Amino acid sequence: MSGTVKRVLLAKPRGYCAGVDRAVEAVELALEQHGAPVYVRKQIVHNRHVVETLEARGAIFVDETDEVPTGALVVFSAHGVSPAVHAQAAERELRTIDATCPLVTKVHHEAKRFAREDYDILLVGHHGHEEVEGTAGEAPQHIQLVETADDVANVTVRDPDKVIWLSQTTLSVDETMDTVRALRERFPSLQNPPSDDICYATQNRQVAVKAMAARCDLVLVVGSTNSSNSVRLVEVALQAGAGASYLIDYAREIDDAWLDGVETVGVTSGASVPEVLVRGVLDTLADHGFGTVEEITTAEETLTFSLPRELRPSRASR
Ligand code: 0K2
Ligand code: SF4
Repeated sequence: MSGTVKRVLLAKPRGYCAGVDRAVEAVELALEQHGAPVYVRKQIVHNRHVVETLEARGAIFVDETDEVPTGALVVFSAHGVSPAVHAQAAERELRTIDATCPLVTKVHHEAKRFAREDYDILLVGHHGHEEVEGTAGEAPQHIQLVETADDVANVTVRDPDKVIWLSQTTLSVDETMDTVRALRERFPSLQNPPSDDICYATQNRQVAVKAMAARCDLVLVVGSTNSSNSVRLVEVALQAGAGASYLIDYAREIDDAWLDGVETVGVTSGASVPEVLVRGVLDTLADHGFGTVEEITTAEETLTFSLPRELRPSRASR
């Protein structure tokens, strides 16, 4: 293959968003301030490496609060929880730190507001995803889940003139718009959310991968299989013209056969993925002759969130 130039296009933005950064730091600080063990309800973010690293430091991940000893400290994950989970924790006298991303909390507020105003709320999202369970739990009587455009025919509402759609924060923008178009065909008065529910980080990572996908024979997305936003990046890369695309947790999962005849490899990572894992992938690619790396930047991100209030220094100690 003399004469071929092997290169990597590296998407930017990629990796940690502001909400993940805050949630992971919340568990780290809780461990520092309170000592191990610190319980965490569900995976703090959907990344295997993050979870295993925090476990090694003394975090204990549980599925539900009834697995947490009475009076112990529990952190709620970035994906948010329903009011019922807060109530269960209070009943067991658990001390809680709520690491729900403020952009997920925003969707919860929208759900509460439109339920109060007696709208039928069509929540676009994935069945069984923790974020959807948390948001739907704010107003179960008013919210119904719509997964795809194919579901739209089965939706029934009380008053077609009083319907709004909201969504999970980590969906494919294009696929969601297809679903909304189908909903609007059935319910022409359908209202949009007051502001985008698919968050800035999800959107930015999709825009970045789209910008390079058509030039890539292969796009590697670093992320875990249960990470909605990471899985979406593989789909978006393929739809935008990548020759192939795979989701990997670690560099060691790269199959040499994927690189046969490949000149350009795109690399990106989901919002829950630490940069060290991307570095590992770049090192492995360099070992295979892909030493030239060009960063493709489509946005600069500067957003940060303050820590959950339970971890902010109290006024007295400032
Ligand atoms: O993409 P997912 O919602 O599955 O979640 P993560 O992979 O943990 O990414 C961070 C998003 C958390 C909340 O929106
Ligand atoms: Fe928040 Fe978006 Fe990150 Fe989810 S992906 S934690 S909504 S910033």
